[in-house]
Amino acid sequence: MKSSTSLATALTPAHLRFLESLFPGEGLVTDPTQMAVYGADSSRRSAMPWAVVRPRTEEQVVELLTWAESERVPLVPRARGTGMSGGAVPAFGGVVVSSLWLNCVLDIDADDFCAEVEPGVVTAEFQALTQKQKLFYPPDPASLKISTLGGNVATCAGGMRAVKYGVTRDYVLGVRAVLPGGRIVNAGGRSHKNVVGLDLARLFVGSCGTLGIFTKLTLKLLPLPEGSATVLAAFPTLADALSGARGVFRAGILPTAMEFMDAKACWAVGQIKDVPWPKETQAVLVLKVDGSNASLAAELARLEVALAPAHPLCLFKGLGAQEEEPLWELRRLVSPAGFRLGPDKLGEDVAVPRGSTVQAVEGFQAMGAEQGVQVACYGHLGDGNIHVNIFYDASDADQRSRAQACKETVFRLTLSLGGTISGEHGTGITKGPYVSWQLGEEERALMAGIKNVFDPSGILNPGKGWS
Ligand code: 2HG
Ligand code: ZN
Repeated sequence: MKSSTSLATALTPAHLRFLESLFPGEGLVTDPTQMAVYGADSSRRSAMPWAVVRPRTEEQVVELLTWAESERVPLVPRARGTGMSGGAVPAFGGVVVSSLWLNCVLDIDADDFCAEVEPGVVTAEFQALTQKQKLFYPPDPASLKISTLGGNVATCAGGMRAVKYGVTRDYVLGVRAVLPGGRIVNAGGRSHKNVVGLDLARLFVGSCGTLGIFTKLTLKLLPLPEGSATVLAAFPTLADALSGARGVFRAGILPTAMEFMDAKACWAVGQIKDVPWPKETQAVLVLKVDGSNASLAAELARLEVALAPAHPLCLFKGLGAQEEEPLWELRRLVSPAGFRLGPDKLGEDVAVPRGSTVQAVEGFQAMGAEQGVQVACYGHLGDGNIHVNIFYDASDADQRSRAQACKETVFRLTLSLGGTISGEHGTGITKGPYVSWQLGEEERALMAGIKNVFDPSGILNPGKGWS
């Protein structure tokens, strides 16, 4: 594989002339103020792109990748920048390729139970369209109102419904992508089952723009459940909350969502919103079930019975979207409310085997106390996927290094429990340096070899790999 030292280090006047002719009018952005927006994402990291291009057609993408390969110009694919780990930040230079104008829903098919979309379609807008046909696209990253399907596929976005319905990977049937040199790959298709050849479509899922640029995605759909119901319960200890969650599984209930918030997360939400739980609350569970309207009241009652042995301090029920929404709002507020604990955060998304969640969360809380930084734990308990948000003041060098030390001990404990340093946000730049803590030499060499087949010159999203 050619090393990244053979890549261009800046755009020449001839490069800019090429981009101007391929992307006329507003298709090319070179104004620094506008470009700055395309150089940042939700990791709060940023870097200035060399230029930003906004293709409208696959033909433009093919020409761009043909040119970039021959000129060795790095390209950084990007959607709406909701990623939490800097995957779309051009930290190692290059031209940002925005998918925002490749945003057509091409087909939603209630017989095939699949849809074909361009990558720039906003996830929630797509879900609303599928619902009109009583179809369901389950992946629901917290950012779904502003994130795109292409970004979700590039990061294998998770979300709250993963415990029952799986993650983005489970809904990708096909990927059409353009590779360096302008080669077009059509991987997978509209069949829900397909075992011919290696699963190239899913190889693109979570590849963080390092293998190709998507031009079309074929997504699997399900029949839309008739309705849903929610329970929010508060507990006197974290262990009680987690034993309540175990009780739900043991009762044979597979909830659509099983979320938790620890004491610090609950405190932070209480700073910006009236909360229904009592002061002594140490943890909250929020659970959703879905199904037929006729069965939901009974499902709520089953949940209440399953949680009872864990002695909830209080329990609130919501039947149907209108009653459920205020309960879910409390969970969604944790991420923004967390900043009441400190002006800066290291936001981690580790995942551990489900049976290790108590040990993991108690360990993370203890690590925060040891380092003297505020640690709030919350998230997708049903998957063992825990958001460990470490809050600190970045203007204080001592706090910065303590927060960093805390992050590293969180990773060490996670790995010692057989977990992963990223369950849903990807490694990007914030976790890139820790990949070798988790992946062995053999696995990294295989990944580097695969990358080399797709992108032999290393022009796609340099610095964001796993080798
Ligand atoms: C969530 O589950 C998101 O709310 C965001 O994944 C987590 O802000 C975070 O760290
Ligand atoms: Zn999450």
